[in-house]
Amino acid sequence: MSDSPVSVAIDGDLAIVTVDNPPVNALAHAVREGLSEAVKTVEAADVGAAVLVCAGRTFIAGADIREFDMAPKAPHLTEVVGQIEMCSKPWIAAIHGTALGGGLETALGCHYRVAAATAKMGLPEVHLGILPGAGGTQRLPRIVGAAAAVEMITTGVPVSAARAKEMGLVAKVVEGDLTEGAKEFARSVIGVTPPRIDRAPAAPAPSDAEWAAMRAKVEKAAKGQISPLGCFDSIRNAFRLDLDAGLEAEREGFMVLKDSDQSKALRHAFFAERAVAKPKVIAGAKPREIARVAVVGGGLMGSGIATSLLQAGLEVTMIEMSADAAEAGRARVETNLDSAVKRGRLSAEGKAKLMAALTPAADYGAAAGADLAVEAVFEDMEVKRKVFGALDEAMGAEAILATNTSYLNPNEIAAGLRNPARVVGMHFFSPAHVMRLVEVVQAAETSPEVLATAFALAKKMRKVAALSGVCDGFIGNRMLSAYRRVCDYMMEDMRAIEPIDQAIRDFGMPMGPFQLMDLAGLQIGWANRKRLAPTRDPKVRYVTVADRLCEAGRFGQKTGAGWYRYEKGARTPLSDPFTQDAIEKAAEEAGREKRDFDAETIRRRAMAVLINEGAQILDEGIAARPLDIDMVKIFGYGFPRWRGGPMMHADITGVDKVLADMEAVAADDPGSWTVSPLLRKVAKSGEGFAKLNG
Ligand code: 3H9
Repeated sequence: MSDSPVSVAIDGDLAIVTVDNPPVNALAHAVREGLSEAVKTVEAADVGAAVLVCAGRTFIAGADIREFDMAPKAPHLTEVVGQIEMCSKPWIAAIHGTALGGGLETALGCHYRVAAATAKMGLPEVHLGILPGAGGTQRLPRIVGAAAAVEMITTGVPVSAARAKEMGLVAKVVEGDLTEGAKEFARSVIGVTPPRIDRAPAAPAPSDAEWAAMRAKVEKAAKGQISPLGCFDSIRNAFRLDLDAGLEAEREGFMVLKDSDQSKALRHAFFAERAVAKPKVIAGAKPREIARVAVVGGGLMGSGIATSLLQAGLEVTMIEMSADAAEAGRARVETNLDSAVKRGRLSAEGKAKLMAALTPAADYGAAAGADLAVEAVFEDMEVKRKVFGALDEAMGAEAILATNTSYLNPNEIAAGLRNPARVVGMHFFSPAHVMRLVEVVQAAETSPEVLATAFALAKKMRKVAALSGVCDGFIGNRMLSAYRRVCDYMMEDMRAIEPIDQAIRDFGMPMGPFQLMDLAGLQIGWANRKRLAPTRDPKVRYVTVADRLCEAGRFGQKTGAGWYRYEKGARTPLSDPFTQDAIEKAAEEAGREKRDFDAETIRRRAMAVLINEGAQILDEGIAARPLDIDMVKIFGYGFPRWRGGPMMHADITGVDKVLADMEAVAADDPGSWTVSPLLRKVAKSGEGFAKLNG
């Protein structure tokens, strides 16, 4: 028996070509080889048509991304697709699950496509920093036209079977058994000359003005990522070049993008997004079933968490201090769900069902019988301890108790409770029904089973969970504090905030640090600084500007002024002489000489500090792997995915260069920074942080 992942079975007048390469039938070398052989078998066999089907949960999900770092090995996918297309007998792709990337390109080489009603089809290569390199940018526009191809390829968003039928991408949507439906279709085209895609340039071509408008839209959405424009330019070639020349140009474009730093970073993000959900400590631990959750606190955070839990299909009891407060929490959840209905993501009926699964309550007794409780109350140790004490009494000794604290020590929160092994941190990000990150915080006694349950719950909520140990701010906010501190130093030295915000935005972050503080509100930071004031190291430079703003009641956008000022109801940051004055005064009192940093230096210094703190966090075991840090920053803080996260960014930049920048930062303010020994070690090794991902 052959051990090829591709087999051919003769079924009367049809050849059934089956790809079986778990888990997602990726087009590894053996699959390409098997398909190439299959074309020869079909040609030689006494059959009238071939049906291409896939075993398992999905049609071919694309090229094998793990092979991208290896030397390309023939047969290349473009050749295999060409062989299928040139076969003298019609090929019918029978699509179930997802036909993605090279998988859809293979299907485009087939002469007909039929799909299960639940199937999806897409060319998501753009998210890996590449373009479809096996004919996708040349064949798809010839079938669906310029606008639809630009939309599908530059956004990477797959289309449903029904939409694919409308676009002419599939010939038939099969409601019942897909293989049977595909076979029936295949028998109906036996003897028909296989229809091949037109070799001439695609037509009709959009006008120059239409191309320009499409390009501008793609460029705006790309936010610094290069692959969307690479995809766009390749699609445009389809309307200028004949198929063979277009395919050649596409291949060249693919190779250039594949070798780019951005593609490297995006591929890292793809695998890291999956690996982050599998930290070593939960290997082998069985998550518990969670059906009912008590959420304590119905404010912005609590109602966001409750919304997300309801959307994951759980029953939620929301506990507040009074019936009125509980009702206000319920109303916030309803507003969140209404907005999902408005966006077409939820039906009115669906909303009613979710609301029926929510029970507002004003006493802790209502938590009895819940499998897990999440507290999202005021960030104060005494308050949190009281809540946990009440939950401890109301709930079974096994029920999991999760704290959503963003800074406080979960060990202190857990102290004195029955069974502290069931206490875990689940740090959500605001707004919790939108933001994907959850830091799962392992307290001193948290059991692996409880951690595994928190990870499983996060997955059910479609969130990205990352494991963090206990420290002030956990992974994300601790790194944010260090980054803000260096931005504060530069701000005081430069006597300006705008160039810093601009430089950081140009790096690809959605917002600069000062803009972000205005959006999030300055109160929490202020409360934290006051909390930490008694233990503050006097050798560490302290910038007083934020305190001056808070003392003047400037807490950010919500109060109409913070670092910037805002016109009533508007979100556009406007520069404000008050802030300028506060900076000048602070700098003068601190005796700082005025300095200038160019945009490049601002970025490098900010990144060096972020990476240095990341290295420190790794060294202390707060994060187990660099990839955990990368995922925290991408999913919780808007770090550009195409830069791979800070630790990957360090590898791409060169860890030695990052170290040199960090040393320069540290030298400017002696006593204020510790250059991480791990950063030095990794820089010296020349192997990069990726090596530590295991
Ligand atoms: C391409 O096709 C280029 C061509 O245009 C040109 C070539 C010349 N390769 O996501 P899951 C692994 S680029 C290798 O958890 P799900 C994944 O890492 C490709 N491995 O399952 C995971 O491994 P592990 C364009 C892959 O059911 C396991 O499979 N295609 C690949 O939630 C299960 O994956 C894409 O970008 C791959 N292509 O989702 C599609 N795909 O168990 C990428 C997955 O060790 N894939 N793995 O963690 C997906 O979007 C999802 O995997 C899919 C299934 C929706 C298919």
